[in-house]
Amino acid sequence: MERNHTTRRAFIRRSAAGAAGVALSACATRRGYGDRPNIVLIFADDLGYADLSCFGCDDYLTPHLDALAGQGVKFTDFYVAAPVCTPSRYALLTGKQPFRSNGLTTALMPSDTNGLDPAETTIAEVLQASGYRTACIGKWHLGQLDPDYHPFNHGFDRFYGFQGGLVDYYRHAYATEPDWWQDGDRLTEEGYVTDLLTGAACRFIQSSGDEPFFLFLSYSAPHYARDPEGKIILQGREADAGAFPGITDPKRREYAAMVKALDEGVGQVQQTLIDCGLAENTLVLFISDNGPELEWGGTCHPLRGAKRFLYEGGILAGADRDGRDRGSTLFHSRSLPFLLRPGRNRLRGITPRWREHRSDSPRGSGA
Ligand SMILES: [Ca+2]
Repeated sequence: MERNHTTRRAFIRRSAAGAAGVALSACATRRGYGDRPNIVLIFADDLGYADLSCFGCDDYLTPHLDALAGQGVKFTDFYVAAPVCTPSRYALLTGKQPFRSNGLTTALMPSDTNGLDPAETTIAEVLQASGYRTACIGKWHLGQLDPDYHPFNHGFDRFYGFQGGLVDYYRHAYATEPDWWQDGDRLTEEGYVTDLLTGAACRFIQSSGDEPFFLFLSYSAPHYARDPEGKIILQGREADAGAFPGITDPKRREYAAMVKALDEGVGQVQQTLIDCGLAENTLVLFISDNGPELEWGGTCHPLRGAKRFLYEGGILAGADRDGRDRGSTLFHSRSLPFLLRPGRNRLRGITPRWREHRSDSPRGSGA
């Protein structure tokens, strides 16, 4: 793969990103990416519609994500497929409506025994089969008790992170149950989860050889954690404890610190792509999996609803700061796998197997 050096500014201009959605195929075609671009798909967790400064947040700044949204492509009407984690992730990775998932229509709990059916085809499998290096770094939440549900069985060469729905940002556990993994092995290490995931993502990028890669960077931020007693807690970096003196609500202040780490992580990933000479042929995408927890620091003004609701606050992943351009474009998470369909946007060497799997209509006959 050709490695061109570029400036950070030029790279941002060429990146497709936003607090919302994706038009991979259009960007890949019109902006001159190669036939087999690297893909960095960054998924935030419970990040609200108005929790980036470029989307209306006015009590803290998110400069790295603002740069992507402002100078890349900002999708103002990107709807995810579900207002909670598991079905949204199912749709993102399979391109199918959650009701086709054989039970993954609500968020999985640690005791749940179901998960992503190995018979499903994910975007990672398609890319892996066409020669991409693939990694899932961060939150999985598509089944954790049966090895069949592991990312290894869904097209990922590497896995680093946690399999459940949340972990303590320092103890790496769901309440008292450790959930931190390197590939198939339990891992014990110290560090703040968002920073650890960023570091792993950067190392994966730095280890890139001549083959293209697909990196699913699935941050847990700014989803809450649970303390050893199971109580909900918000956890910014300890070093950022005094970073937002102007925010009086303690939950919102901690939430802002969590988003700060997320924003800085995205910036580090961008810089690593530039430093490695990979920026010119890498698509960077940023999406939130669902709306915010209003009780735990998130915001989605002026939308109605929030996480768990099918009002726009639960499923609209972003909008313009002043709202004037809402309605300009509608993208759905099903849009993501569509880059793989045959036609002028087809990526070289990637089979059209996806067609057998996708469902354009809720009344279609998808698998
Ligand atoms: Ca979520």
